Amino acid sequence: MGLSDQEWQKVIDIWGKVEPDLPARGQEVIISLFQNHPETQDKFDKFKNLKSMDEMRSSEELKKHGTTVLTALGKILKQKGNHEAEVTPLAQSHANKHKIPIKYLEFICEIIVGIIAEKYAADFGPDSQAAMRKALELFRNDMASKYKDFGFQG
Ligand code: ZNH
Repeated sequence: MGLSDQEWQKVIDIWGKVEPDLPARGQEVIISLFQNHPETQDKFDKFKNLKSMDEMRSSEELKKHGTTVLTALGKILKQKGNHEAEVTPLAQSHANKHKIPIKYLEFICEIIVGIIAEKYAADFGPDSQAAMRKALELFRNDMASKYKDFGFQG
């Protein structure tokens, strides 16, 4: 299920477009995750009290978290699959501490693809989209297999 060199290149290229806008895109990703899958918001002690769209939009903490998530994801993607060193600690915290089901990772990955498609349509054609989906699937599979190692059913 690996990606070809060309596929990785597409992933790296589109991420290069996203990177200058990480805080804005990160904020959109987290808000969209909470709006489309409200159960995900309950996993965050620090965000579960944000009710309205206005409250979400004006939360600097939420924006900061979005940036943290996309920065971590970017680092992983740039490893082109050799991401064991990055994925292991992330899987550990998300399994043992935050208790985030793999299903929720599917939700967020789908939202990330959707937001990139919306904001960078000209640079994110079908081939790039397919490559990004593959890279995110690889990420999730490796998270899932680490979850198992840590005894979290996910
Ligand atoms: Zn997460 C946190 C990343 C998804 C939930 N995260 C976090 C961090 C990072 C991340 C880097 C910091 C550090 C640690 O580990 O802790 N995430 C991430 C990524 C992803 C994610 C990359 C994918 C893509 N998460 C997620 C989801 C969820 C979550 C889906 C749910 C639903 N996280 C979380 C939490 C936390 C985190 C809860 C903690 C926060 C605080 O600060 O409190």
